[in-house]
Amino acid sequence: MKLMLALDVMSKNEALKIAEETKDFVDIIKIGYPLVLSTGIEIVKEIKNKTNKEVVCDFKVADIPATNEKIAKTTLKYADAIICQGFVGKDSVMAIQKVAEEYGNKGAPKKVIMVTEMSHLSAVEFLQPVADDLAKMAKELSVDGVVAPSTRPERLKEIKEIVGDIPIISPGVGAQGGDLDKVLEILGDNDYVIVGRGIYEHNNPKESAKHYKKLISKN
Ligand code: O7M
Repeated sequence: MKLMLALDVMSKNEALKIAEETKDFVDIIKIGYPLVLSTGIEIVKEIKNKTNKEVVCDFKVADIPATNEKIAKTTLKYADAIICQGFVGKDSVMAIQKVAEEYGNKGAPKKVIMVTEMSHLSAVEFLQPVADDLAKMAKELSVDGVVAPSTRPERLKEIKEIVGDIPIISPGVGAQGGDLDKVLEILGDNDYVIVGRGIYEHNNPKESAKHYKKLISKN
């Protein structure tokens, strides 16, 4: 199982410092609006140069196909992967996959990761009722990864059963209170546990990343 660092800090210096300190224990780095809106998309290159890790842009893209295409083009010029929402439907996700394929053919492979059910409390209001269908769509579209919650292990298990061998990217352990032991019973070698605040807000991010890496590597 792999560790994805959610680097949701708001300053370039802090981001680069934490990325470098934790790089030996982190498999891949996810950044999103907090860091990119604070510093600019060029931060992707700087993190990659400092760490030699793949960088995923978590923009939870959720627009019409034509706009998704533009967002994907700008993002995948820099990032190795992009995260999108599935609830906007197949054509919107496929528009991003088309860009990923096109850019991947020209250079390094590009991945598209799709959100099913989210980890926060209110995800049960609107997302959970359609999450199994979203997982089925993710499988049908052969996306490169699916986001599912560590805060609800029973749902994580159900979504994993639907998507089969598509890697799961799972947020919710650490600050959101997800039970890592339960999550480790469900996820496999190709899946990712996302940890953000549990690492970057720790007084020693390197030690915390090492700790999480050790815990998830035992399985
Ligand atoms: O460990 P945390 O709670 O500090 O960070 C979790 C990260 O995962 C943070 O970047 C969130 O935006 C993200 N996330 C969720 O917490 N819940 C979700 O349902 C989905 C995501 C996510 O990464 O979606 C792609």
